Amino acid sequence: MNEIQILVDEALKEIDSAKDSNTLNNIRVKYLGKKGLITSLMKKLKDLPQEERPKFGAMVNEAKDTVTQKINEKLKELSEKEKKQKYEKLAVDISLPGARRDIGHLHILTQIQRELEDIFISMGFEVVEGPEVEDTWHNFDALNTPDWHPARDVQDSFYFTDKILLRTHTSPVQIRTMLQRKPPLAIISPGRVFRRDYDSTHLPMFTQMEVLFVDKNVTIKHLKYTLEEMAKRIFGEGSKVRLRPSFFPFTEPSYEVDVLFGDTWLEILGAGMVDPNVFKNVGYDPNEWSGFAFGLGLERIAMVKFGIKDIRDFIRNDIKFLENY
Ligand code: FA5
Repeated sequence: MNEIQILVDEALKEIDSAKDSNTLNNIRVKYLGKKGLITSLMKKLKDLPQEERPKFGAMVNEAKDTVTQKINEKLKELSEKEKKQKYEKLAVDISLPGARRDIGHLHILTQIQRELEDIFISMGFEVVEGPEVEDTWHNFDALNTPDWHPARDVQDSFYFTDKILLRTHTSPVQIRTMLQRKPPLAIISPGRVFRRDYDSTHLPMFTQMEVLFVDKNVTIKHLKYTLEEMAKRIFGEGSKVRLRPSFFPFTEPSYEVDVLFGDTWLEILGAGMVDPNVFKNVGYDPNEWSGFAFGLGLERIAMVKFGIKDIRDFIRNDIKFLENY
């Protein structure tokens, strides 16, 4: 009888100190399972004298009940605690920042192109397009560019046949537009152009924007005003423009145009007054009509504006570079 009490006391102590329902279950098996310590006491019944059996049986049953009840109480307590812990783990911390998806943006060249388009549209220019695959007549001859000109050399251009090539500049769009329309006109034409160039300031495929203005009595003053206005809007109020005498077969006189950036002059475009021969080639009377034209390198504009040293960065698709702009 004493043994029963000791067993019950031990069981209760173990139940009390159980930390989780698993441990509790092990305790249940240990005492109340088929071969459990309390269950096994019943087997001793047959060894006892007849008259002690009922009392012993009752005591074992009572022990069973006591331990079972205690286990159930503890189980309730532990499973409530475990449920709470589980929910705490599952709980969403609404103060945490959400998973954010990276958002892309326009390529730096597209941005520059749109900025320039906005500037010229606001001055009354219209955007037109021309083909990237050109014929030599539109790309060279009509632009008064004779056979001997180095730009016509296969070393400098990409030819499909003798007469078909990837355009080397956007100037053929001048020709296509003037052939289709009557003056006066004010157009710009951005697009890809191609040359056999490749170094830190030259790409084989780059972007130009052609600007053409045709009207009566157009002078260099109009050209210079337009360039200064453009430079002011792209590079800022204090920017300065310099015209340097140069040569293009399709303009006379011709200029290279530099902008002052910091304390250095940087060339960004070629410009000039439309050559009378070009007007003749498209059926405009050069005595009646005059005009200016220029062709900007968009990569160069972006390089000046953002201080980019290597033109090849534009096409490397390096996210770190692209994210800066
Ligand atoms: C021309 O292409 C003339 N069509 C520009 C023009 C138009 C003059 C209308 C007069 C009237 P040029 O070859 O200099 O000119 O090129 C113009 C600009 O394109 C250069 O100032 C430069 O900014 C850019 N450029 C030229 N070659 C490359 C190249 N390989 N990579 C990147 N930019 C270039």
